[in-house]
Amino acid sequence: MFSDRARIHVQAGRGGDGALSFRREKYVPKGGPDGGDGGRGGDVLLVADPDLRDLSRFRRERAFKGGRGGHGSGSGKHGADGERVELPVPVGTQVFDDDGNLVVDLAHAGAQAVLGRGGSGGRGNRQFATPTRQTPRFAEIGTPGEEAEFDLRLKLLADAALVGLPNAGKSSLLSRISNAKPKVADYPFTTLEPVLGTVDAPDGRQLTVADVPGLIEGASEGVGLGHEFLAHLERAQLLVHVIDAAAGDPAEQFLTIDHELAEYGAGLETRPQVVVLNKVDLLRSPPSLRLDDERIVALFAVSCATREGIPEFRRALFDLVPPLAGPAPAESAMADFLVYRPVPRARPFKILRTDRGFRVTGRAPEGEELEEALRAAGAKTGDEVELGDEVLEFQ
Ligand SMILES: Nc1nc2c(ncn2[C@@H]2O[C@H](COP(=O)(O)OP(=O)(O)OP(=O)(O)O)[C@@H](O)[C@H]2O)c(=O)[nH]1
Ligand SMILES: [Mg+2]
Repeated sequence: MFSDRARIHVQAGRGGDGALSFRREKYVPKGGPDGGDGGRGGDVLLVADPDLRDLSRFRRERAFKGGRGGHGSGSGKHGADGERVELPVPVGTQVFDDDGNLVVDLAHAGAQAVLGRGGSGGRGNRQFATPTRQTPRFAEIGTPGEEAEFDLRLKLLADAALVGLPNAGKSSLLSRISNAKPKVADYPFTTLEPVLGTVDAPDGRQLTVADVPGLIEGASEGVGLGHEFLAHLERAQLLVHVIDAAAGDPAEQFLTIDHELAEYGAGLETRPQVVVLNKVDLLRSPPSLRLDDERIVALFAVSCATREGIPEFRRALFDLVPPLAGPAPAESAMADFLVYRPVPRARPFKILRTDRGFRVTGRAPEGEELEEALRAAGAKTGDEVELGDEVLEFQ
């Protein structure tokens, strides 16, 4: 089943701890500090993949963890960086944070978004040696990776989208002009999920056309299937309004759909529209649309059954999709490499590991928050915690 929404939990990897270690050499009772640094925690990121069509993989799995950074060790050995987790998503995926703010829009193939940044590795005691402190008896522990929930929402990116009442012949039209093979049947709501088709022109140009489930009166309030899918129309530059010309007054059918688009909002009601009067094979005289509307940029009479008018419509589509409405070339090239990164939230304090426990420096938090941070750092009951001038015992 097509899936255009998902909620995921992201936990980036924790940074590895720096090592507390001293060189051991023959005949030297105590060598210098040689504890290496911990590795960085693994990031969790999304990558826009042009081969994917929906977000259904997130139904099976919704929690993603970056790998933990390795701990540093003696002889100055650096811990390994944690494994980064790359999640492929379809192009057109938008990411919202817990407050509903759009954080990134993966509108181009290859665009990336780091949703959780891995923690940094702690410095080993070797790094803390100074001329006046030659045997630093502490090392830094790694910081936690970022953790958050995100809502993913897919909005199809199509040049044109077919809209209309159920049974109007939208899927039939798509199958006539594109490589797509949507299901066609003589009952409403045959199409239950959006289908994308590619239309090829002899000169090599390509257009993508989306067929979405039929809309009915009340769709914008959630009647039928329509509302879920109206969002997919938002990104289409051109709306192709398909009307069954044999099913009553075309103008009336047009207004029913137009009302739903206006109710939905998001600018759908101002989009240029092409009207396709379908099923003309069932009519004795040519159909007409008695409507004077400046948004209607073209009108076609076709039959998906006999293919009358189809080649003309198909050719005209290439002229009708606004060629300049997309991003300018320079901008789109940039967007291919667009990488979103959350602003790092620096911790205002540090936890160091000492040979008897831990030392907290900087603006240490109080109470539970401190306890939590220490526990995450590996503190156990009985460990000594140095806090400013105080020495406490971890409970
Ligand atoms: N006679 C005739 N029948 C057509 C024509 N176009 C489509 N049909 C028939 O109309 C019915 C509905 O066609 P679909 O393409 O499934 O319509 P749809 O708009 O995609 O319908 P939903 O997916 O339910 O919204 C089918 O039985 C088609 O065979 C046409 O030009 N002439
Ligand atoms: Mg259909």
